[in-house]
Amino acid sequence: MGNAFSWLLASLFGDKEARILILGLDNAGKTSILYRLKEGTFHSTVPTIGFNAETLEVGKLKAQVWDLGGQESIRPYWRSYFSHQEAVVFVVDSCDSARLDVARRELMAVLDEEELRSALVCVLANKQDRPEAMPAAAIAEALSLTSIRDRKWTIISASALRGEGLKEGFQWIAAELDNKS
Ligand SMILES: Nc1nc2c(ncn2[C@@H]2O[C@H](COP(=O)(O)OP(=O)(O)O)[C@@H](O)[C@H]2O)c(=O)[nH]1
Ligand SMILES: [Mg+2]
Repeated sequence: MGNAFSWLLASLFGDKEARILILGLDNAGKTSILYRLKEGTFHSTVPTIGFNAETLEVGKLKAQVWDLGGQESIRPYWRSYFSHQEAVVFVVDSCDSARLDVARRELMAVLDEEELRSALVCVLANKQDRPEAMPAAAIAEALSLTSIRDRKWTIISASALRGEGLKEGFQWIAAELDNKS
């Protein structure tokens, strides 16, 4: 499965630079998604500034992964990574209805960042394999996605566990980047 995904990513983004931020609250499934996509380079590190940073590079696709939430103090650090990011993949735990409002606020704060003004937004409603998962439409509503009018966005049902929805998310990003160029 990992092989198939890295091949797909390489073929989608192969000859053009693409920089993508993968963000979401802790426990949303970001690291699991990276493991699904990985092959070749995947680094999970704890830099000296004291928070987890993960990167994935497949061909010219570079993805940076950050945990959001309750860490106002580190925001200035990851701001420096924001420039020239073409897309944000926002991962949500579809079973964590209690924190959807926190997720919404974090997402909106990220979208307010000047450097991310033109970044595409792909929300992955993760953990759809679980019976208590909220459907993507309900999550879209809880996150106020329809209020996003200054950029392209989408929401896709996903399961890092089953490897579902990830291909679709990255295909959407690649297609939108093609449209832009
Ligand atoms: N059932 C289910 N569990 C998942 C899925 N994705 C992640 N998890 C679990 O959710 C927990 C947090 O995942 P992790 O990738 O570490 O989240 P992160 O904090 O966003 O990096 C782990 O126990 C994962 O096994 C999924 O699609 N389905
Ligand atoms: Mg993680």
